[in-house]
Amino acid sequence: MFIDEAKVILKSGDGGHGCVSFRREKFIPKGGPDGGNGGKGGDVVFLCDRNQGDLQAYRWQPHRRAPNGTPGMGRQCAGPDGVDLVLPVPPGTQILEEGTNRLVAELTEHGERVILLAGGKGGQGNMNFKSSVNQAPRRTTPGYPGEEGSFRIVLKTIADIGLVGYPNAGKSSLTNLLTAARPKMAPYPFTTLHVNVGVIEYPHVFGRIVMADIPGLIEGAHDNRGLGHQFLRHIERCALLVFIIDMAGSENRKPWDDHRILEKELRLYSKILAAKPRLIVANKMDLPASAEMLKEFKSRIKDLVIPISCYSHEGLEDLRMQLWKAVKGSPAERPQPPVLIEEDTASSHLAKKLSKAKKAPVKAKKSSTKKAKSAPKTAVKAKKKPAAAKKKPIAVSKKAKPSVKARVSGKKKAPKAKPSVKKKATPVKKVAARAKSKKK
Ligand SMILES: Nc1nc2c(ncn2[C@@H]2O[C@H](COP(=O)(O)OP(=O)(O)OP(=O)(O)O)[C@@H](O)[C@H]2O)c(=O)[nH]1
Ligand SMILES: [Mg+2]
Repeated sequence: MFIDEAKVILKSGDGGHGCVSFRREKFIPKGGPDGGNGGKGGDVVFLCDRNQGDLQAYRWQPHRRAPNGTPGMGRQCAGPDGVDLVLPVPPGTQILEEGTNRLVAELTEHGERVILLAGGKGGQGNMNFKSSVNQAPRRTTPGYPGEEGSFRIVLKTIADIGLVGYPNAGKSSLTNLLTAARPKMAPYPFTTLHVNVGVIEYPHVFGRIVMADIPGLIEGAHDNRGLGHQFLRHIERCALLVFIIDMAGSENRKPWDDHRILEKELRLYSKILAAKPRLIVANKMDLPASAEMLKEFKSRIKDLVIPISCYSHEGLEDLRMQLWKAVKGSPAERPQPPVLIEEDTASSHLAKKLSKAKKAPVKAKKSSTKKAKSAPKTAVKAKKKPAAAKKKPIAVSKKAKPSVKARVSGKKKAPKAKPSVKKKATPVKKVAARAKSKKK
């Protein structure tokens, strides 16, 4: 069984405790403290290994734990570190945090190592605490605990080309012919139940292209019909999608309907797949009805269509070359990503209109403020006047019922103003009266 998703509960090793020990030897009665440090706990390490096919091992054994560090020992001996727990995974594995689904690590290159959970540090033995004032310390520190967590590991196959098509279209037959992979092929739907990866060799240019054959896709796969569309994650990283269309039109289906449904299912799965460049391969050209269908198909679909037959091997060499150009060729040779079809454009236009409508009042407000700022001074004055008029009654009401601030400020200011006038007036009157009395 091919397993491409698993939940794991991991824990790194705890650090070993520090040791309390004193040197005891013949003729050395008080040899001093010699308790060693504890060893470090083992790390949990993910290793990218191309020899791993899937994540089956983790499905059946999800609890993994790295060994603890050994406690310190006498004679200044440190405890050995815990051995790292190395978990091999195939290239293209993603490690996600359980619950939050946050991507923690991704392993794509063979030999890549990721320390997911670090082991706890070892504690210190009593030999570290000796000093001139404490020559026989009994103090140690405990080892630090290791880290733990639950994660979801997901495999997304790394391939250059992803084969997409209805069941029985001939995807596995093509993989068998072009690569050394040997996926099962049979005249019944859903023969392929998991992804098969093969390599197309190009000895004249010393090149290779990795191709992924996935299970067939049918209408309603997004609603879990057939095998659902979970396996589409394996072609998410492909540079090119190759649509294998059965040109003979089996089960009364028309090739153009198959093409339309495949496009729709890809769009419903993700935008990433909908935007990938693609090549259309018309298979089963050896069957009598195919030639007529191909004509009609070409008139309806403008993209490049490569006719082949896995039965008579017709067009296979041409396809090999086209695949090389499409994946490794110059940018001019590579197919362009698809232009959004009507539904998409219509929906995107609608979405744009809706977003504009939502933004419109905000913009109007902004523009009005801008206009007010940029308007001539007269306009500003005209606007200010009513504001001032409005302010007056507020000021009156404030006097009538002064706010806390007004009360504080009013009380302080009003008494100050009145006495200042009186103080100035009284001295003049007094001087005049004095002068009059002096004259008398
Ligand atoms: N006549 C004819 N038969 C073909 C051709 N290619 C494939 N077949 C047959 O079609 C049937 C289905 O082929 P597969 O390669 O298993 O199809 P598939 O797309 O992998 O199907 P699933 O794995 O079910 O998705 C087999 O019996 C093949 O022999 C072809 O070019 N001509
Ligand atoms: Mg197959």
